[in-house]
Amino acid sequence: MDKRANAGRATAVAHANIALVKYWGKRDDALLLPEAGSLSLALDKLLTTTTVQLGAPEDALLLDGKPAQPAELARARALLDAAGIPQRARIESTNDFPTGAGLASSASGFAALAVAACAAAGQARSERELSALARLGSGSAARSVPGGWAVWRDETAEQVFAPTHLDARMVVALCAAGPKAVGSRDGMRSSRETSPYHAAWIAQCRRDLPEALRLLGQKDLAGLGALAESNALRMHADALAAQPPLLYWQPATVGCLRAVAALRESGVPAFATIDAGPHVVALCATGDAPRVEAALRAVAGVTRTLSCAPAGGARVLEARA
Ligand code: 2P0
Repeated sequence: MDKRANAGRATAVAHANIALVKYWGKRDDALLLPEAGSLSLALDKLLTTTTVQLGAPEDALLLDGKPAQPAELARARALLDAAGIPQRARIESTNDFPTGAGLASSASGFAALAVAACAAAGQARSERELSALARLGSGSAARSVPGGWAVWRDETAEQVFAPTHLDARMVVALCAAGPKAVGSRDGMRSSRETSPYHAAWIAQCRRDLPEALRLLGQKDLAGLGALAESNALRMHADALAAQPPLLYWQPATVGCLRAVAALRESGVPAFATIDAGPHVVALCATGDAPRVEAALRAVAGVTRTLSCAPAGGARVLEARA
């Protein structure tokens, strides 16, 4: 290996994504392959910036300036090994949103890492290859590589509609501070192994994905939103039925669900989704976003709201291989 190959450096950005048909169950725990396909939208304000410096004395991963947990570092190393990058790497990743709080920071983080690492190593890889590499860090990261409206079925995700396809916003309502108690990886494994509803949940996702794509193709925001809200509540029903039960919600989570229902009753089409955490994300038309954001901000316990527009995929900002 020559000296220049050792010293590559690159910076990439990626947006987190929020799923409308959720990924909650793996058919292969080592390869992070999903039991069912999922659909997501990348969001502009949930951005991760990652710099990879190859040729470091040892692997290091800094998340928002602090050393990451050993398990996170091991996931990053597994991704680099799969990419054929044996050099030690210093990885610095910064989020402009709360890390590890159920806002999909692992999705944008591993997508940005895959893209930055391959650029630093001077590798020209297709989007499909980069998506498959990102998946090895975190399943949902596969969807942040193509961005936009993305579908992940098996090894890779692809963009099925551009960010501009639908005139929509996703309003994020933060319902608690700090990281969640049970991470997605453990939570979805426990749901698969102990929830009596898990098989029904997976069967539901297999029906929901083609229907969601049909509604999205027709630009039927209300139809897609209603499907997404049901899909999210069914994911949480599966999690609640695990042993021990997984209750990700806080009082503000329920408050936001009620606020979104009240918006609909007052004639504003808004629809809620919730990941493996307390926060609520509302899908609505761009013109309705200010009203939706005001309604969510007024819910007791909501600490912050973010009105996000659809965003594109991961990209290299600068590279010196
Ligand atoms: C999703 N989530 O589709 C679902 C909905 C959380 C709830 O993908 O084990 O961090 O690294 O593959 O990707 C979060 O799970 O889990 C997630 P791993 P990941 O967005």
